[in-house]
Amino acid sequence: MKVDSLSQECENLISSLPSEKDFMGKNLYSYQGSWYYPSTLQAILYFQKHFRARDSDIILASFPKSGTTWLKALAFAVVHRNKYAPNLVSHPLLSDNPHNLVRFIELDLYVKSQRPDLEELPSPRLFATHMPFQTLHDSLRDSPCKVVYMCRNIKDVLVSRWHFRSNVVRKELYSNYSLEDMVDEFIKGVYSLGPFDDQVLRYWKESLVNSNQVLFMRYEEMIENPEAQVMRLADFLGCSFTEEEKQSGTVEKILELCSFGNLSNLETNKTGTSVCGVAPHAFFRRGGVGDWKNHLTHEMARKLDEMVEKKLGGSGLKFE
Ligand code: PAP
Repeated sequence: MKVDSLSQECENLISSLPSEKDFMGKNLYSYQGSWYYPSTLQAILYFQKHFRARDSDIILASFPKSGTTWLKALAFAVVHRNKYAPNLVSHPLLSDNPHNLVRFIELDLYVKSQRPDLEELPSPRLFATHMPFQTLHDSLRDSPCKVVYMCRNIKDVLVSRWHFRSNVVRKELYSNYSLEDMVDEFIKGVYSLGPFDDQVLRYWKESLVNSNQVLFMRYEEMIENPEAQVMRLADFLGCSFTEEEKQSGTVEKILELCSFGNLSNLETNKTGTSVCGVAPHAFFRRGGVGDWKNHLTHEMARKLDEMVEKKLGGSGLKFE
């Protein structure tokens, strides 16, 4: 059952939160350091109230357009490789979209129901989120379950988000909205699921102080050395590849299965319907590093670099 209206608790909370309008004039509310539309906020409140973490749970976190789909596919293939060998002709990733196999907490599960039935799911359960660490962490109630964060350079994130919104999901709404407007929105920090810099910095810091619970991955490192990164992921998740698996090419097979070329050409990802309400092909555009150079003007890039330097400078976290 879909949750259509806001609970009284959510209405009360909203009336006390700082609010701003997005470029369409829709209200965004600031909750625990991030901006949300009311329906997402409602889903988060239900999650915070009802979710019961298992110690074996795995939560994939990211800022949108940072490589979420890829991480979902990889984590699913790695964790379930004993049940589904990567070269299995009936592998679930060949017939279903990664977003259906690893579902978003606040954009899918708790939007559809205030208490989705998660108890029946076998362990380890895999979930995904775009929530910041503080919002997620409070709801885990000290469970030592694992969190994997995928980060990507902000300029590629922005260009990817721009294409996703203006060409796919919100085409009509974005006709009067330019890429430059989106750059300015990023710099201001007020947009749905923003701000990016606070989120990245917090997960990064957590990965340093709590390295058993939080793994910080980078899209660019995945592109550069995918074998090493997927082995790092498996080690962190407590399911390291054995010598025999390494010798027999299991790592390479998983990478091939989850590659952009393979996933984007599957019928299910070209034409299928996605559980979180977006056509699956929208999650596969081009992939890779540095497409921002083809879209951002020198001035836009400069403004974003300046913002990153201002927000992250001195923290030790660097892009590129
Ligand atoms: P989400 O956060 O909204 O779920 P996410 O998967 O992070 O989306 O973003 C899609 C980006 O990942 C796209 O980047 P682009 O616009 O720069 O091309 C998409 O092409 C890229 N992507 C999707 N699947 C893969 C993959 N298997 N390998 C590499 N990149 C991928």
